[in-house]
Amino acid sequence: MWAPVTKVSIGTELAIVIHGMTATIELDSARRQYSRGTVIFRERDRANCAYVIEKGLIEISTDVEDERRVLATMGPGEMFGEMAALDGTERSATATAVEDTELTLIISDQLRSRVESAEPILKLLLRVILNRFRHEQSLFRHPGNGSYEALTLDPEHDSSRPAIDKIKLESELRSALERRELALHYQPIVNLASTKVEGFEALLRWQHGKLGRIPPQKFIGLAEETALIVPIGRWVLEQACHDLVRFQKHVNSDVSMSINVSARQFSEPAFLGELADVMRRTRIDPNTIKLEITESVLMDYRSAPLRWIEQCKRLGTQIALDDFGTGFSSLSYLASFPIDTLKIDRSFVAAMQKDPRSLKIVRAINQLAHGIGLNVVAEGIEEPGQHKELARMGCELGQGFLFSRAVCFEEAIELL
Ligand SMILES: [Ca+2]
Repeated sequence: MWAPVTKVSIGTELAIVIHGMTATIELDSARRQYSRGTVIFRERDRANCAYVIEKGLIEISTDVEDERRVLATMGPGEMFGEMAALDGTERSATATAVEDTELTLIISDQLRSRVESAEPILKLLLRVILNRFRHEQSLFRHPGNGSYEALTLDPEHDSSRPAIDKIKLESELRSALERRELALHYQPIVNLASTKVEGFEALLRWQHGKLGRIPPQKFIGLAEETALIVPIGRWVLEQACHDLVRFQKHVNSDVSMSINVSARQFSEPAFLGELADVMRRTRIDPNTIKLEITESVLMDYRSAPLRWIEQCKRLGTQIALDDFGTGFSSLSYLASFPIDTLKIDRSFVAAMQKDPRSLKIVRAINQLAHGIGLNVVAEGIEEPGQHKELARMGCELGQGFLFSRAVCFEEAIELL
């Protein structure tokens, strides 16, 4: 049966009058107007959009055994029709304008692209909530034997497993500090001419009670993504300084400690105070502490890097630019920031002997750094040939498996 359309008018908007009720569609925007009593969509319609209520009231209802039941009434600021719009299935209820109503239409593609780019765990959360809601709705309609079509959101591949694993690992990492599962290992930084150990880089290790050793690449990124790097970084700073005092007391008062500081720690207002505090308590010579930062720190406007570095220098610590050669490696950083040391990334050192271009790059970085008064540390030295070449070009410091992997405090003290 055809609905008696009594009037259609087209201008900047399309107005359709059915049974005396008007639906107006603005043609050049996503706004829609519905007069009181208009059905916006019906149960079982295929869906390609959701709606946000700008003005008015709408009612969501369903028919149960020929009886109309109202599921919800919604007002300005609320969204409806999102479930079917997300996975393109049928509407599970009918939406009707209770009074003259204005809606903004959000097409399915807009919704889906937002959902697809969301964190896997948020997708999972959304799926769980929407499916639970669908289940409730279906029980309401058919008490005792509700069935519903589960929302998939990401039918191509189920991304929830890695998301759950990650969140579990995050919870474990949260308690790792309290359970004393974190430890610092120390990799020697040696003088390439004499092979004498001049300092150590403090590297974080996690020995999980049940899972065993968790590789740093699995948890350091995670700690940086969450704010966990802040309390962990604070512990690292404290522990590294205490161990440095022990190294200096027992063996060599000149030995230095390189401590990695993430961009996130940098933007923490408390960091500088904590650094000053631990140095005061341990009575450490600040000049023997080298804070290793990456380019991301210099690029992060929130941390106000120049002021931050200047304050660290005022406290007397040294600053090393880590992993140079990866990322942008902008030379302007070297001109703009008062850095003391440049660490040449391991990838260049690894390629140096096979690839003449890498060798030339290492030589050029070395010369450039020396030209502006910086020390150079070569990372990832694994072969005697690399050591020899670096020493020949005047690179003063290096670290890598050739000398030693990162070892616990007791083993490190033996190396001095
Ligand atoms: Ca480092």
